Amino acid sequence: MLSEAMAAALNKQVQLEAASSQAYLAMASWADIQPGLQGVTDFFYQQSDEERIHMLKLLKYVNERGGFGVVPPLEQPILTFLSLKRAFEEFLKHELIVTASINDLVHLALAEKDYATHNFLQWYVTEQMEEERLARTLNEKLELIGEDKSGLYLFDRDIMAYRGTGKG
Ligand code: OFO
Repeated sequence: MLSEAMAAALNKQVQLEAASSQAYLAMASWADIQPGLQGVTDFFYQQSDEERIHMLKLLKYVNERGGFGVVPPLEQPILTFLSLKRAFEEFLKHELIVTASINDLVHLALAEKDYATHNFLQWYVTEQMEEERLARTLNEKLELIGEDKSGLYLFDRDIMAYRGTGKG
């Protein structure tokens, strides 16, 4: 059985994962109307879907452990970006916030000696390591490319290949 504090903290994470899904959906929709960014568009649509799965997993876990998984309200995310680089900077910024939040949850699970939740959270710890690595890699690529059009063309063409394996 989850403590009240743990259930509340997990529900906060449900909200953050939902916000991630919304944020990446907005990035996908923005990319979709830019010329020639089909790869980036697909990437963010997929990221958005994955974040929804992360949210669901948490929600179900809260219910399984005797809490109540609360469906959060939707806030409108940032809708437009000055450049592709700015969108990917937001992506990294967001992932760093999520990592910090997962770390806080792990800390709470240990403090409460809730080893089941600690075990459950390990999937998120690994996931965040991968997401952060991906976001950093993509930002580094864009830094190198700068305004070079052929570089951006290749970035868009190859973006799925940077994802690597083991995506959740
Ligand atoms: Fe939910 O994995 Fe990133 O944010």
